[in-house]
Amino acid sequence: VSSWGGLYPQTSVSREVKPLDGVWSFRLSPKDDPDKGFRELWFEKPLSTTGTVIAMAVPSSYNEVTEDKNIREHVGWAWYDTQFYVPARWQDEKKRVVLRFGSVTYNSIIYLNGKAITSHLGGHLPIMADVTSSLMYSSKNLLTVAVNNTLTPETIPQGTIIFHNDLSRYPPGYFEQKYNFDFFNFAGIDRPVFLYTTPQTYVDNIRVITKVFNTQGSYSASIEYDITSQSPAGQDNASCSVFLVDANDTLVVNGSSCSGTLTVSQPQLWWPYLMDPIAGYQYTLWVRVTGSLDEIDEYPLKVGLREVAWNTSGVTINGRPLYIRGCGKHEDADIRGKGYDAALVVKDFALLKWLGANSFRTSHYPYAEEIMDRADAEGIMVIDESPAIGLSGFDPALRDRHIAVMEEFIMRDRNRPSVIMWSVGNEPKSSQLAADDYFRAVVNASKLADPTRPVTAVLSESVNSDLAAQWLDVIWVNRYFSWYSDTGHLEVIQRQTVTEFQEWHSKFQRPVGISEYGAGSIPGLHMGPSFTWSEEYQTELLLNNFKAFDDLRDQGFFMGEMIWNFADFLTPQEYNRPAMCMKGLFTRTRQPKMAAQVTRARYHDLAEWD
Ligand code: GCB
Repeated sequence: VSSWGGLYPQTSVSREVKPLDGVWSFRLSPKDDPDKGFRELWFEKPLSTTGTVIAMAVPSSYNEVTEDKNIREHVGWAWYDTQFYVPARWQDEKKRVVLRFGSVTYNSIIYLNGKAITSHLGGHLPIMADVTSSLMYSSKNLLTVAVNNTLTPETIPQGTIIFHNDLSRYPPGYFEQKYNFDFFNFAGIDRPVFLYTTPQTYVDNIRVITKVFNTQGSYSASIEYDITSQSPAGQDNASCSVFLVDANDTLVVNGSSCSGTLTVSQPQLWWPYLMDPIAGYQYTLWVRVTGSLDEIDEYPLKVGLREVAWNTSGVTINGRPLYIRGCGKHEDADIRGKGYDAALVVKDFALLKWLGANSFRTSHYPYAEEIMDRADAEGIMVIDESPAIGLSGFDPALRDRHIAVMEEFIMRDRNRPSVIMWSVGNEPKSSQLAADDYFRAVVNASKLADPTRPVTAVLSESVNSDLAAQWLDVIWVNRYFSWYSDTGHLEVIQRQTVTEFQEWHSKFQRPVGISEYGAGSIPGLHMGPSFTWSEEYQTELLLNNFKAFDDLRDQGFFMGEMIWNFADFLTPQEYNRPAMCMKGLFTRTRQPKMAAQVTRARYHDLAEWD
């Protein structure tokens, strides 16, 4: 994988971590002179010496933080910088030092002390660069980031730039960024930034595959592990040892090779929330590599013991049938946009559990690793979705980019127990002829990268025109009966939903589920009898869907239900949505609407173990 973002930075006896988050300097490249920063070499000296800068929070999307409309609506390059020292002893101790961004959205070029050290295509995934020889150990360092949010037919997600050339109507050079998704196109350094150290001999990557065996009601589990390490030139390969400890740090089993299988008898399995009294249980696999000069690196990897399996009618976890109840989400909140915020994440998991949800989908891009950590620890299952939303065209260059993104993304999340399936994307224009070969290639590449989880896509074309479903292990479909079709006619939902999903299953013989349904509601708007946009309408729409799902569940191929959306989220400026997509069970500030209450009642009723 060309842009492997590296293991998440963690401390150990051999590793230090230094966060670089805080308030950085920021300025935009003018819209009519996008390359100004490069021409004037803004990365060679502090940004503040190149012109007027403002303060910008890192991590955060930059769009909603200030009072400047140009910043919110910016299209093109934006520049950030910060200055910092590193301990001089890092050099004396011959530390290897790595710079790591959780993500920069979208394309970025990163400079350290005036030199480009790395660049990355696309947002939502980590970026790592070995900066050992670029750092200054006896003076201040300057870190500069140029980030561009422009979307084109070649980027994932796609967008188009529309030029308005009629000078009687628009100023010279006027253009607009258009994109075919409904969430606001937030950008910037939106996840934490770290420097971390390792010894010269170090753990580079780890893969674990967990299996669960059930012999007459008694479980055992295995962990297949594979460690990649690096050693300085001229030295022999490092040797490896692994130690599996339980949640109390008690040693369970150990191993002494760089790849092998550990067996855990009487395991505490990883179970989803409300499926077992203990949800989200994790062991820690301590990975130790020892260089030929006795240099040691240690890295702790959390491991949940669980196995996902699937056939033509359903999905199981640890051999037990799974029924997925949850919602689509967004990384979205006021002020910070898609910026990682620990308080918000803790709140969101509290709300998911209050609802009785056992899952969410990372609609429509990979979420922050810190969010995925919570999902692992809380037992909330994740349908892990790539940033490919609404794709069309399907030319070979897009396919290759898409495959590269899938490989990078799967490499980041493949060890996570919470991730139960990969979604290659949301609502592709999968009735276009080129979709057939395209999805065969993208799905096959994803399955090659991880054969242990089902690969899916979230579809929206009609059952008879879609050309992607045939390649998928499980099929999710978005349907907005009584909202985008038959608006106002709640009475048709049950019939239409049942018919629709029966058709998908009978045509493709796969497990099927509904990945989005819902209605917008203005919080506090009450109308009886229910009327579109009222809380009553949203609530009754859900209740009618629930009836359909119960009918479908009886037929044995329906794998789950997910409401669109967990919370209201910001849209682009439009005339058909009032600033936000209002389909949230919660408001953007996470206060419950009436629909949240009925969802909570249903999801707790559906919970498997009570
Ligand atoms: C969809 C999209 C989702 C939108 C939703 C809506 O089908 O997948 O991103 O937000 O509809 O509310 O229109």
